[in-house]
Amino acid sequence: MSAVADVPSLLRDAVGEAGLITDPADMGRYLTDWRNAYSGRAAAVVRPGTTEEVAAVVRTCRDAGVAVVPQGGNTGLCGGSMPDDSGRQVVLSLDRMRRVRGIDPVNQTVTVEAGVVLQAVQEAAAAEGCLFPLSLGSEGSCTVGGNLATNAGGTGVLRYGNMRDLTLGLEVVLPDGRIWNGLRGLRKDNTGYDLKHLFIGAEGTLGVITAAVLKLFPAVRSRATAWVALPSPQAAVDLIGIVRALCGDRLTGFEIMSRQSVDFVLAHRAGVRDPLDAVHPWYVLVELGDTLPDAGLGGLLEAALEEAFERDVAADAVVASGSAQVAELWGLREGISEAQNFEGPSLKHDVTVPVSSIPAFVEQTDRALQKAVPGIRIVTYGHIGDGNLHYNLSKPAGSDDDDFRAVAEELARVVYDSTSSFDGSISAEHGLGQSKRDVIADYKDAYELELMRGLKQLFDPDGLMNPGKVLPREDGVARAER
Ligand code: FAD
Ligand code: 2HG
Ligand code: ZN
Repeated sequence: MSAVADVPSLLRDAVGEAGLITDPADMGRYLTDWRNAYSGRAAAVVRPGTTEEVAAVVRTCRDAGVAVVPQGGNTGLCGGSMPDDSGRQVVLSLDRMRRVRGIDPVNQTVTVEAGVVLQAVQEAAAAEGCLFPLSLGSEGSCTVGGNLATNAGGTGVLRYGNMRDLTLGLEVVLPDGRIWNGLRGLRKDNTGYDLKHLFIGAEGTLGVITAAVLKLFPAVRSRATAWVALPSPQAAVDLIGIVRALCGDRLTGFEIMSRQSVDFVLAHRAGVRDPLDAVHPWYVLVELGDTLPDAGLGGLLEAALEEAFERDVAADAVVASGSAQVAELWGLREGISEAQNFEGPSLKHDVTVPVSSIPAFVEQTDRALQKAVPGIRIVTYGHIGDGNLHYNLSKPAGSDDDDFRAVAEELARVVYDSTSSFDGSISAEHGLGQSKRDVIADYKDAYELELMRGLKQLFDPDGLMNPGKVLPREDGVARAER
């Protein structure tokens, strides 16, 4: 086994000078995340340009007993792409693997390398008159590899599903350095266990994803978007029912925001304004889409809103009148994550419960949170159409950051216990990474975790593929989310 100090020179043999970074200043952007919530140290950052080079890197690291941390766009919210602070791990960035290998409009598939930025996939699809529907606020920086490894969700799941649903085939470098070529573009393939699903959502703990075959859809040629003010989460759930019954599959987006969330965006984002005159406790952004250029979606949306007014479900609404207003409304929604960072520590909880349970869940959780920290600012928003809320918390106005951080674990317990009491999940779409790897032990079936450990042992017996992520520490010491 080589000493860690030798690893950079062995990696240079594997990827050449252009693929290796060892200078601490140049490694900086790979060693901290965009929020500065997580940081680490590394022996090197290695940037292979081909699948064969990824395999050579993984073999080199395995032979040297050095851990590998796969990294895409580094936009993850749970610290999954960060090395630890030992300085012994190697960050394997996919940022030189950015080729669209092929697009097949007839088969409705695109084959891309893992380092391709999500927006580039959307653009490649659009150039062929197709749609790749995964859509996230981070789409200008996150990568296909990261989307797969976290099974990313976002705003289109309601209509098109999450990354797992959008994937037909994968190419993966396993922890022993062998390449599994599962790049099949088949919609039917019942030839035994469907291995790709093990790597999707594994957050880089079972192997390095190097390429994927993704599903395409017909381009959406008409849209209608509305901003709707509501008295309660119950009204939001009722509104989904009304819109679904009338519009069916044309419903492509349904996002909820508390007034607190909108207030933060109005305070901290340039170029946005309140679309309505009065202040309301809740809002939803509703979007319809159709492949027909002139599908009459505006009229359909207005009919749905009329019914919502008649039934006292909606308090007020505005239907966007052009692309600038559509962008402004989406800016209010997409800006929440960033705006909250200006208000002190942002304690993130990415939870999901059955849509039917949302009203009771919010009432119970808000009550418990206000009891724990009177005056706490609750920034609830997200993909309510999927039952997924970002139950994010900011300190009471004017209070101390450290005092708030000190109760982070207690507050996470409040949110998670409430989620669990509604048979929900404490990670809907962001994953476990390092932030939730311990606390998951209290909310997931012990036998399920045992099976997960068995799979990890099978794929990665040396424990060198993104260690310290996803699976709970054996000593069970829990830490709160950041
Ligand atoms: P990284 O952050 O680099 O890595 C994430 C995890 O994947 C790590 O565990 C890493 O080790 C692993 N990984 C990365 N590449 C590979 C690979 N090639 N092979 C194996 N493992 C790999 N997420 C949502 O689901 N829905 C949202 O709506 C959403 N909105 C966001 C909005 C903003 C403003 C931001 C900053 C983030 C948002 N995210 C959202 C979270 C994040 O963007 C996603 O998790 C995204 O999929 C991560 O992609 P990435 O390339 O940045 O991955
Ligand atoms: C979103 O839906 C993202 O905006 C980010 O998933 C959520 O920052 C967050 O907590
Ligand atoms: Zn989200």
